[in-house]
Amino acid sequence: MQDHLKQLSDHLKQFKKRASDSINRDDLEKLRVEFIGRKGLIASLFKQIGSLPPEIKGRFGQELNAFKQYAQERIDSISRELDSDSGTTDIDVTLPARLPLLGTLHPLTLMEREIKSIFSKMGFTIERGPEVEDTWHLFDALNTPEWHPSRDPSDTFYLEDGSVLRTETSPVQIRVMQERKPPIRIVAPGRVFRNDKPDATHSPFFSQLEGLYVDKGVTFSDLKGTVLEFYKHIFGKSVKTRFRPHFFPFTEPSAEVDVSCPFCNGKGCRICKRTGWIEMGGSGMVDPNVLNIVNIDPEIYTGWAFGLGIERLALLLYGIDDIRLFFENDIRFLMQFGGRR
Ligand code: 2NM
Repeated sequence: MQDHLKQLSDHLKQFKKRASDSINRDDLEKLRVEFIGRKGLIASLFKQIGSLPPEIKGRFGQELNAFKQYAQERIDSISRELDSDSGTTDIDVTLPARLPLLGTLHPLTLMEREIKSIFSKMGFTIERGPEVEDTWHLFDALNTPEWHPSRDPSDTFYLEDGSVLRTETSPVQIRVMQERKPPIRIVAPGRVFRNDKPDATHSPFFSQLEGLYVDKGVTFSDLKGTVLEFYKHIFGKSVKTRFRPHFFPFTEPSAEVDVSCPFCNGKGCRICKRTGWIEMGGSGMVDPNVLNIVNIDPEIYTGWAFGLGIERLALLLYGIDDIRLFFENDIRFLMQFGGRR
């Protein structure tokens, strides 16, 4: 009587062995046909149930059902394994990989590097100095009188110990002139601080770059040529410059520098407010009083200096309409300068 059940368990063992030996589609298909196919072993065993002795029919039927279900699941699972091994799945392995998030340099860093690169090629070295200055380097040495508005605590940030956040990078020029003898040809980029209320065009901190050239026989026309050459590199060969008389304590004569509007070629547009000119910065011949203070003899040497705002240039070149975007660290803004998602 137990022979039938013994046979069944032998068939199961046989199936398990054959299943673990199935290493490809052909093996698996043969296995399927032989065991669970319409004319396979399990189907023929089902047909035999009717002729079995009644006392084992029930048990035999149960175990045969379990066998059939097991065989079906085992074959399905081997089939899935073969799928994932052979690459014939719904995953397209030829798609490009998802690359990692890649950041970029800050637009002000890009702008500063471009400016520095132009002046480097013209023979200027890059100099830096402290952001927290003393009033001598920031004002006295720069010929700025006691009554000058830039000394007013409502315009300038003073610290409790009497030191001051620099309002321009000119004190760097003073430090370099004290340390070295002419020829001096430097640019000083860096952050400066003024007590301005933030709006689209103002920030209480921003970046400047100032240039200085001191040697025997340095003239205002050297200044004009250098500044024009710089703006041609920035805006293109067709721009012109215009020097308008102005006053600065540390230069005499002094001038504001305008550049012909590169967006309309000086014809007048929204960006230059229909004037054809864009105000870019200040300049002048270093005042003899300043040269005396740093022990450079103004009877032997002359020099010129200029200053420009790095944000102002970046706003124009990158087409940005609000200076505050530079300081908000909004990744949607920053990623537009070379970042990649
Ligand atoms: C400017 C405009 C004009 C300037 C002057 C000096 C120094 F130290 F030589 F006196 N440094 N920078 C200067 C002159 C800066 O920025 C608008």
